[in-house]
Amino acid sequence: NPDERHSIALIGAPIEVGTSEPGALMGPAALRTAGLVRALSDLGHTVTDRGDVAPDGPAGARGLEAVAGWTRALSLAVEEALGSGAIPLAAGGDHSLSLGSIDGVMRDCARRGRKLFVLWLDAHADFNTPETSPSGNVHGMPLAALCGEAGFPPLFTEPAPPPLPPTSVHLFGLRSIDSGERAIVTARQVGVTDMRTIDEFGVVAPLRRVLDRVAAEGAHLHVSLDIDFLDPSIAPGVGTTVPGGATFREAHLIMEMLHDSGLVRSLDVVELNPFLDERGRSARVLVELVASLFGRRILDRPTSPIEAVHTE
Ligand code: 6HN
Ligand code: MN
Ligand code: MN
Ligand code: MN
Repeated sequence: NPDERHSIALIGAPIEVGTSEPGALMGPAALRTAGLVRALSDLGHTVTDRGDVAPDGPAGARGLEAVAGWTRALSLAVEEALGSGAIPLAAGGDHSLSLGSIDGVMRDCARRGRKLFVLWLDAHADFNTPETSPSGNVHGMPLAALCGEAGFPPLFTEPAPPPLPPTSVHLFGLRSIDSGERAIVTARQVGVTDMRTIDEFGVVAPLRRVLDRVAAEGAHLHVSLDIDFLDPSIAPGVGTTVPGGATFREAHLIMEMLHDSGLVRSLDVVELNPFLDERGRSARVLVELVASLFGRRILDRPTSPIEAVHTE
């Protein structure tokens, strides 16, 4: 039942060690300032703000070592939230935080004997390894590490769960990919709906296929929303803008479809960089989208099936 009221655990992950552009550590604070908790509780959900996680690791660590400290801390918080029956909402912070949130989700799924499916709404593939990465920035690598590509130091809590099957990942909105990660994405048969596909077919048909599969498999659906999925004209507050992104209407419709599917069990909202934003616009857009994912709608009923619409 998509209209079920949920318990939502907001977990701030003010991490920016995965990127070279400072400012993402202010992301969780900006999402709170933009009214995230209020927007979700107004929909009837019980929202608990669990504050920000702190990295578990040596102070002053950099690169992958620093990210590992965040991964452990966030994984525990997310696993704990799922164990209590809540939907964890990890608010970032750069995209390396998904190493931690998805590690926590994988642990919960392993315990419950449940499959996991990851929908990655992003301009980028985030499938670089330390070897293929042109920038060395860990936020461009989380999916490669989660899917068990070689070349990473130990990042996850022990004992590490088996890696995420790449065929259980779907990249949606892709429009910037490095040549090394393109080879990996192709070889591993990662699901992709790139921007060209969206231009040709819209968002509904490709997303419907993904959701039908998740429903048929009875899988846990984890959504990772990178703000650069959106066009920079509506969401400028991000360090890695790529032109040609999703419009507000496309993104909004995706959120409504995700809500109506009733399948989303965990969520990341990442890469908001308030230092690059314009008067809080990007933070507000994200809050609006997250509210739609959790059931905000125009009328107090689901959208009518086409046959039932009156045309007088
Ligand atoms: N993100 N592919 C580029 C890199 O540096 O690896 C960009 C990564 C962007 C990461 O947006 O989460
Ligand atoms: Mn990303
Ligand atoms: Mn991105
Ligand atoms: Mn809409």
